[in-house]
Amino acid sequence: MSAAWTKDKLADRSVELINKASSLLTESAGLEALAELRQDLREDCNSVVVVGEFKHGKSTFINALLGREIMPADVAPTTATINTVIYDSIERVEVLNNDGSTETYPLTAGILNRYTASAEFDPGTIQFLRIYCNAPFMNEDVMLVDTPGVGDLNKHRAEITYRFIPRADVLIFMLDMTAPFRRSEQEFIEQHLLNKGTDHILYVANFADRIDEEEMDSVIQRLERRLAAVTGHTGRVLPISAKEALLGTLRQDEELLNQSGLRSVELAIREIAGTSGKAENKLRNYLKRYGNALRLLHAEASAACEMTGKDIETLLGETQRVEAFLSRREMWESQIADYLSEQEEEIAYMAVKSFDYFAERLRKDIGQRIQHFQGGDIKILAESQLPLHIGLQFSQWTDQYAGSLHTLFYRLEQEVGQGLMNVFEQSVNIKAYKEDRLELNAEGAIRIQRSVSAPVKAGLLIGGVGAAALLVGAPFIIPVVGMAGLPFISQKLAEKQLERAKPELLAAAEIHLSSLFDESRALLRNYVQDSVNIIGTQTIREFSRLVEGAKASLEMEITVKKETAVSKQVRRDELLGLVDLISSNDSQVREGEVTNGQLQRS
Ligand SMILES: Nc1nc2c(ncn2[C@@H]2O[C@H](COP(=O)(O)OP(=O)(O)O)[C@@H](O)[C@H]2O)c(=O)[nH]1
Ligand SMILES: [Mg+2]
Repeated sequence: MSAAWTKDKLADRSVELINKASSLLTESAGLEALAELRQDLREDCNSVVVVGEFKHGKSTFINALLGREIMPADVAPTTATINTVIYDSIERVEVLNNDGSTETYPLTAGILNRYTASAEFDPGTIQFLRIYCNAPFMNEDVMLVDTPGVGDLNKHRAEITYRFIPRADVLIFMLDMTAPFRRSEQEFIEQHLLNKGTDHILYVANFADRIDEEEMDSVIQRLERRLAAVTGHTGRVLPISAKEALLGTLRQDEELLNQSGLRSVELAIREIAGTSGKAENKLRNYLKRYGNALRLLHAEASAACEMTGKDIETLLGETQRVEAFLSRREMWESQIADYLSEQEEEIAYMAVKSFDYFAERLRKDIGQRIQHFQGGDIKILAESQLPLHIGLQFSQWTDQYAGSLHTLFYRLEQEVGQGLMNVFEQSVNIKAYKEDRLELNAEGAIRIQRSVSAPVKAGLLIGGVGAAALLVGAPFIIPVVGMAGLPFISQKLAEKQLERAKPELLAAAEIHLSSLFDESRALLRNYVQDSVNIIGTQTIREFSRLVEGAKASLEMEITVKKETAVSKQVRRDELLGLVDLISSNDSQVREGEVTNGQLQRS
């Protein structure tokens, strides 16, 4: 019997549990975790990020994909925010402000025009817009991202654009086939795209309607040669007329759509998105979160069930103990903070040590590459081959090492959650977690049990739901700054004899690498610090939710008790049913295996 877990099934199960549990539990942390998971599942999709110079037809192209004129695209300079488009049956626009707040509006041209370059708003106050629309293209689990333009003078906005780039499953770089390839485009590609891998980049050349058909092949070939010179690899350039493509979708004119180039571009997008191979990991991560939410919910439901058997005095006593525990918040928060800063140091030490080992090997490798260089153009070696090699090595290292770091963070998070839980159960009589509970000796003091066996010890997670998921979603990336244009080769050097140029190049490479390594080390330390901070705040937040929830259920139970005896029995039966439902889901999750993007029962 195969019980494959899919995103849809996870979403359905979450909804089922939410519906069942919401009438029985109040302020439930498990329910909130499930609702967050449900939301993320709804929004989970391949992201297609469109970048390129201003006025190259990016917004028009996105409108063509959507088959509707949603993005403002005009002769006047337009897009002034980063606009993400996600499928949803209820159309709306969410403005995500910098302070974390969100405003929701109906999806109308008037609203979107408020956020164009000619309108009066401060781009510094906004992170990005999230546009929910029910255009058919979006049905296919795709999030489209429209960006203002490369070389954005607004620093804040440019930084947000750069944040979307590493998360892109497909990155479309929009060129203008009627204009020469610009310096700013070259810089953008070198500085922001190449060090993130190139397999997912699609170069699209717009304004095909402005070129004679006979010229098309040679124009595209010229662009491809230009790109090869810049990027060092052969990328395909697909021609398009975004304007005709838009007309084609609006009129549902299949011939025009084919002729415009849109169909070929859509096909290429699907090909890249389909091979990204991330689906399995994502699903595994969702399942992990689902499992955590189930354990929270299980704890809450069994606690509530247990309460149904107690009399009002006992319940009142426990309510007081929970309140007392909450009033000692400062104490346990500061103990957690101490522990975290110790751990942060330890993790940072390990990470830097591993980085140093990598750096040393890279340093030797680069030295050898220069020493053994047999001739040819040393300028090409210095300006393109070495930087590309360094960039590649860096991204390989970060890809590899990110996994180990996340495991450490995940464990740390478990320990913190577990420590808090232990103290809580010491002071309060609610037996939330019946299995795998660790013993605690000193009352009040947080003794954190090292979870020696790596992954999830069932039933003990508190913070696992929020922070770990967040971290896994935010890849650790070292932006290899200034990588592309290694500045150390001068014209003079290039003209020298090879053997005389080598020592100079070696010395220059040494200096360059040293500063690169220093910068990376600092970034790595910051990354560890940020991650540990997130773990601290998230875990405490989740934990507080759980304690507040316990208090709320106690109060609810007291209220129920004061009412009729019948409702008490019904409530107990319903809670028992809920506990069973959670348990059966939980065992299915544990037996789940991921294959081909689906979780199969082993
Ligand atoms: N002739 C022609 N005009 C286009 C094409 N694509 C976009 N445009 C026009 O170019 C202008 C800028 O387009 P827009 O999508 O706003 O560019 P963006 O700044 O890159 O988003 C608009 O006036 C579009 O109508 C195309 O393929 N052919
Ligand atoms: Mg635009």
